[in-house]
Amino acid sequence: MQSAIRKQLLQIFSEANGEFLSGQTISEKLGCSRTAVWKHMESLREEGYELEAVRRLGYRIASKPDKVTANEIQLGLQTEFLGRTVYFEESVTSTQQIAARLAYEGAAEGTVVVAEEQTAGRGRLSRKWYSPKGTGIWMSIILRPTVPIHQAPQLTLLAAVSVAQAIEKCTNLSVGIKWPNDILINGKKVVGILTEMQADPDKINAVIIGIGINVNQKQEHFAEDIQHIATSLALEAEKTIVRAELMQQIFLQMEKLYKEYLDRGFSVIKLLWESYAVSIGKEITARTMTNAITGIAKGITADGVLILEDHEGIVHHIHSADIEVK
Ligand code: BT5
Repeated sequence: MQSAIRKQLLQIFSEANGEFLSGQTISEKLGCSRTAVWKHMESLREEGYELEAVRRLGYRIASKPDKVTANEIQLGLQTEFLGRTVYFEESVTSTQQIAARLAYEGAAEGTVVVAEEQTAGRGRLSRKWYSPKGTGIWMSIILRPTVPIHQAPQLTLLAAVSVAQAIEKCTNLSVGIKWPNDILINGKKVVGILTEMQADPDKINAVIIGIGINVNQKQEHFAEDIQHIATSLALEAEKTIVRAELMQQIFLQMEKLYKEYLDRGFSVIKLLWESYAVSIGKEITARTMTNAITGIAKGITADGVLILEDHEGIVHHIHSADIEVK
């Protein structure tokens, strides 16, 4: 209830477009007492909003926190279900861990867990994912797709396309996708995606899509071991990016594609994915747990599996690997 009123209060300020609002107007619009209004304003201040108060004129928001709180994400959000429930945390081990627990407990499709910082962010095969405080988007999205288990990897590709589209809309940068889950700008990694699944033998219960985006880091913020391979949107676009706006755009693009996917299958996503792919037609090396195959990347199958033709003309289907583009 408390947070519902806070949300309404932010809505009222947002509709006022920077004009001052009197305490009286606010309390009428919210349908609560002046004292209650004052208390809600205090809690906005605690969340990091700077509220300007001028005698006889009233109040307005002077500045918003650069945070990815539920309020910031949901104000102006245009989706039906994606991002409608947001769990925001200052610091977590990994948003994947929290989302997994919530999914087990029955969290609704479209629920998002997001944190300012992860202390044990992870990539595939338990690799480390650097998630420093306040600079990136570290989030996990819970979906409950009604598709056969073997199709789950398609959702990683769907997520990659949605994030690529959202970045292009918010920044005018052009991005590429390296199979299956890396988004690159000028050859450097800006996004990593990790998809995990909860399933019965014949049915998916939940897919948890973990998305890590380097947004506002400067070069010196990157740890030494990834300095040469990582970049951020701000570095590439040469401007600071509002993380909550990018998240809203990701949710919008992803919800559209996801609905299309459930209605009509993977074909449209496949075409979009291929339009972003940096490796198709090029020589690549695919390193799996047991071996490495070099050849030409031919494309992806209808299920999202990578097709690789080696130098002897043998065609390999790669389900999981790290790709090096020559
Ligand atoms: C990934 O794994 O790229 C998936 C990353 C998913 C992270 C999100 S954040 C929210 C959610 N919660 C989590 O705990 N995880 C998800 P992979 O393809 O295995 O790549 C991992 C490799 O990327 C590492 O071994 C590093 O070389 C590199 N790396 C680590 N942190 C990076 C960063 N911030 N930016 C660019 N590269 C990074």
